[in-house]
Amino acid sequence: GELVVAVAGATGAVGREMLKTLEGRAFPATTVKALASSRSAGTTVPFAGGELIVEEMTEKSFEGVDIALFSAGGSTSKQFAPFAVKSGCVVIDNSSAWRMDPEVPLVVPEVNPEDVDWHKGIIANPNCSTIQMVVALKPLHDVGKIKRVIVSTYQAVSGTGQKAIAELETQVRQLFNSQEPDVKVYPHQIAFNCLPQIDVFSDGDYTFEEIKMIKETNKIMGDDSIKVTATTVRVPVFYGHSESVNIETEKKITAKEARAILSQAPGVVVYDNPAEKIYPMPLMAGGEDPVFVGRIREDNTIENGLHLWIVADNIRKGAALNAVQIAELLLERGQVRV
Ligand code: A2P
Ligand code: 11C
Repeated sequence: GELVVAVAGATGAVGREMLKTLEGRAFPATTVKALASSRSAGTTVPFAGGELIVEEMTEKSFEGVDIALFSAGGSTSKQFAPFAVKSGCVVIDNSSAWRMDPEVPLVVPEVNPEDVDWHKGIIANPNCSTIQMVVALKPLHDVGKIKRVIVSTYQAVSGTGQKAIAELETQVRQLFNSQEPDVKVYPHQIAFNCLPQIDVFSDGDYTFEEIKMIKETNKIMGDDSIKVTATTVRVPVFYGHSESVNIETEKKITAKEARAILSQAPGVVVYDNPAEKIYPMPLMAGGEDPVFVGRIREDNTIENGLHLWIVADNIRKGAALNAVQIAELLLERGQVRV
């Protein structure tokens, strides 16, 4: 029958990738609608070799829509998702608006696919830095039970959206021309710099990005006993988040075992050969689907410790691909429509 899909925020960095991903995976939609703000209504976005005309998102946009992929910011989600649900549409929301709501499943298909079954109309797509980490941690948790995680991130500017991609490019250009760089999107210059602040500061001087990584990991893994701490850093990279992850497990997992476990894990590619200088990097992960893991080694400062270096395309697995995989799960498990 008919399957109507809407992409809300279709002109944005993630929205464009959602359209590309629907096309690339041959998602069986009969109609795809592109929605954005009134600013871009009437413009076009590329889809399936042609173009879609962007429509302004209104409360009525979701009549007859089966699945809506939202990536238009938290306040837009809060405002419009309830209208979408009212018209029977399932919302897969990429913002942080609904993630910690106990009524809303937070899903990474490789980790907790069964959680889509209890949705009440909204399913949340986790934060990009959380997604790539849990894809790699879940198979190790299943074998050795993770007690504690210490993560430091190196996050690309595309995580902030189209404006930040432009800002890094502009600053680099300005600096090469001995001009004062424009600093608008971030609190400091991002070109040739590292900013140990992503999002706003909150409880205990953790940033909101750090708090997301902590809370979302527990919710997705369905295990509040895992202790997580994080430092999140913005780096002058366009695409691909990197993470240094240190874990402590209850049961010993050797580096060799970890490599074997991760080699079998869904969504993971082990890229780890120090002798050949092979390890994941954002430049190679950009435009790719998998979560790449390398630098796998034992941390001998504790009994059962491991180091991992985890890299993924934050716009693909970190956002658009994960959302489309959730839509595929809805079809597989017969959970479309509210
Ligand atoms: P628009 O292009 O019309 O502003 P990014 O994360 O790359 O900045 O993209 C944000 C996306 O969210 C864009 O597609 C943007 O549309 C969309 N958006 C922002 N505010 C609204 C709104 N109030 N209603 C609908 N879409 C919105
Ligand atoms: C970043 N992780 O890289 C953020 C972007 O909660 O979905 C995604 C924010 C979110 O800036």
